[in-house]
Amino acid sequence: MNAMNTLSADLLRARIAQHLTYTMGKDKAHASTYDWRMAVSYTVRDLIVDSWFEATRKTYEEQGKRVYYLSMEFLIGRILEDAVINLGLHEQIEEVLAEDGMSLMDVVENEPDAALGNGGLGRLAACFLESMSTLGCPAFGYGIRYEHGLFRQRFQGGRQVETPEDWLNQPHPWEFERPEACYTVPFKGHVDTRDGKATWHPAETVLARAYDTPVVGWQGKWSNTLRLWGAHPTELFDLERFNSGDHTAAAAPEALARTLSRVLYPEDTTDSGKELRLKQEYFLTSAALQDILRRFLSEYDDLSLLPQKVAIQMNDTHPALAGPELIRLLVDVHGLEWDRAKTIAQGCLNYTNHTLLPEALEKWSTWLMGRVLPRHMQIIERIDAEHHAATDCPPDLRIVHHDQVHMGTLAFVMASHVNGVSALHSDLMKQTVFADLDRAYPGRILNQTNGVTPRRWLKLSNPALSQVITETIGTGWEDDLDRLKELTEHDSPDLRAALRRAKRANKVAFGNWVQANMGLTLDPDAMFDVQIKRVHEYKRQLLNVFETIARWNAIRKNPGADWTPRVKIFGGKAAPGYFTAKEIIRLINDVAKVVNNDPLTRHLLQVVYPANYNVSMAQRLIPAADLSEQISTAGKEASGTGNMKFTMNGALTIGTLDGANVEIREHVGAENFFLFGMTADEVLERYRKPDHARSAIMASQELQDVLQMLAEGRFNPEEPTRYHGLLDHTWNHDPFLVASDFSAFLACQTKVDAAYADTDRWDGMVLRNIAGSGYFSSDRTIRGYMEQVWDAKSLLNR
Ligand code: KOT
Repeated sequence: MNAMNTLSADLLRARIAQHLTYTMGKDKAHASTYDWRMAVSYTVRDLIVDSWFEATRKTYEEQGKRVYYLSMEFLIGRILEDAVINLGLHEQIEEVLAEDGMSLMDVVENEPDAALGNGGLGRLAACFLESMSTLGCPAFGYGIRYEHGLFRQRFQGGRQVETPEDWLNQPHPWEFERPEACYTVPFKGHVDTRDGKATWHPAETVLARAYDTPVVGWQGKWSNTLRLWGAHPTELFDLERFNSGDHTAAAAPEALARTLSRVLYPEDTTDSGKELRLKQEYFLTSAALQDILRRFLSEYDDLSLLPQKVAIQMNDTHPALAGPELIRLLVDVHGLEWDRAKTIAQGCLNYTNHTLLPEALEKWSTWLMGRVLPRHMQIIERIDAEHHAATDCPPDLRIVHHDQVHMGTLAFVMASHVNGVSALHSDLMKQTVFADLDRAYPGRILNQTNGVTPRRWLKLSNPALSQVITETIGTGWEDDLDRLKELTEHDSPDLRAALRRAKRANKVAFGNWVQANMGLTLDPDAMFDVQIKRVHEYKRQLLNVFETIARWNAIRKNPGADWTPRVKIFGGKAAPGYFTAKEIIRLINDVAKVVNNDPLTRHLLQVVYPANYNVSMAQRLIPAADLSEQISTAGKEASGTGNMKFTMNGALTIGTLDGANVEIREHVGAENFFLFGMTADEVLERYRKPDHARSAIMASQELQDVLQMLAEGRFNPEEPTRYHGLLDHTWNHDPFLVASDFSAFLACQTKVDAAYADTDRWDGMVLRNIAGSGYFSSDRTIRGYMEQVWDAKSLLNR
């Protein structure tokens, strides 16, 4: 029993009323949902602050190692609901609000998502923060306080249209501004070297100001800090210019500084190479490292101790300037010798790689790097020279070659540990992109398979299933997810029926939401077949929509056959500049329009694509899914984390042997997973065939029919040539082997239909998926990092 559970409804009632009156300045008669949300948020936040102070005090006392997670993205989602669940206050607050005719659900849904991330990488960082708090690992997350998070998506004539996201438009009740935690971040200018000592004379400076959000763990036993940096001008205002009437120029320094934390770059797994992005990466990294050193020096005076007291995780290469920046601070500011500084930096730093896609491996031109960060360019050159001398590596293994700085190599060379995010991905790192570096630095690469927090992704998002689990195996699974295995010992017709009822309730709830938001009526007994993720060619939404068209054709040919009714659900955004991904979105919407209006088939097949997929939509959708589509080209998806959330929520997976799918299949049992498609090795083999697409298309009548319909404009008669580009791409390039895996996918989907029709068999498979999902708790992942990467200890119960 946690302390919060004993909090009386009386106390909560009083505190909420207090905040409503004195913080919001409203009486109950005039309070809006927003006012209530703020009052409840402040009340809950107050309850976290004590454990937050306590955690800070304990960390200082124990002098333990601190973990710093540096990430350009934290895709947090809503904060209030998570805090309420972790503090165990759900029922009490619901009760208190009901007395005034308010619903906790409405209050919670009033909060905008904190969308400071694009997808998997940012959401992983958010799950990790929550798990580090749950485990009592003393940690800080460092990121940027973007004024505008990931863009909002609308569909206009089926096309994606982006509008700015505006979460800070309203006051944000979860953060504490820290005007005293403020650092100067320098840019540009030149470097003077005298007597071997370099002095950087920056031409521009920006202030990084800290905004702290407490992150509370399960049962409120520990809280860590997410510290986000906002950019502010070093000189506020040019008064002379203002007085002379040049108002725009007077505000220029302010405008310039603020652009740094203005918007999140919307590219996911693509590299944009823009100067502003490089500046953002340095802004985060420099502010974080100055803060880390300040905190360290407030407790210790010997910088050699740094690796014993500090572990820094670089979330992909975006903060990879941490290597040169730490060396710069140690040498230029604190006067250490180069060798000592470099050894200390390497002792602290670690690097997680999240993709092997060549277009996503960050590179910066030496020209840009030299101009924006002249001192760092010198430091990088020296690290590179020493790396070259020590390993005798060929030129393409150098950090700097072809006038580019290769951030992956830089991060690798400067890290103690480098990790991939699933077993397959880590193996592929060793075999492909990092093969030579692995030989040069043996043992440096290891694996830490991703995970997701079961508090948000099961307890909070799926109360119906959570209740069944608790009734079956008791409480305590929330922070010991392996206990889900016990479900198999209780397998019975009753348990299967209970799981089925919970799923159906979630499907009805999602159906109601679709009805209200899109005007479509869904059949809750149809199979809900879901693919939600960023739209990217390698994730192969195209394969899924081709299968949808083939299914429609097959049903129309034989409408009286024993079809398993399906609702095909898609969700996801495309990077604004990613043309092919946007075409795929438009195609799905065009297909939906035609298929959903076909009276012959609409009771058997519907296509739904709600706009603006985000964390909150995932929380509604995943609990309602029967089938999880994890169909990337083998070898391309580093891990996936959505795949884990679906499994935990009792959806079965149709998937390739890619990323963490491989491990999911092992944990739930091969017989409970719908596997199809080429393996990563077969994919490489297939690429060697120049006519791989054409020959696969010629081998499948169903695929030819699909492509023929697109050629004729069957889904877009108003502009029949709309998809000719996409068709040409498929026939002649097909870079992610959609055609080559098409027949296997179709055949596997037929097996899925048959399994769904056999209710008892399906329910048994569902049970085994939930029971086998315990491994995919991010608590397990964080324990792995603590033991094998950070050498950090939990401070809970000490
Ligand atoms: C984005 C830009 C550059 C480099 C990597 C990325 C990236 C990778 N963004 N998201 N990812 C995903 O990270 C997840 C968490 O590890 C993985 O599960 C997923 O497979 C990656 O695609």
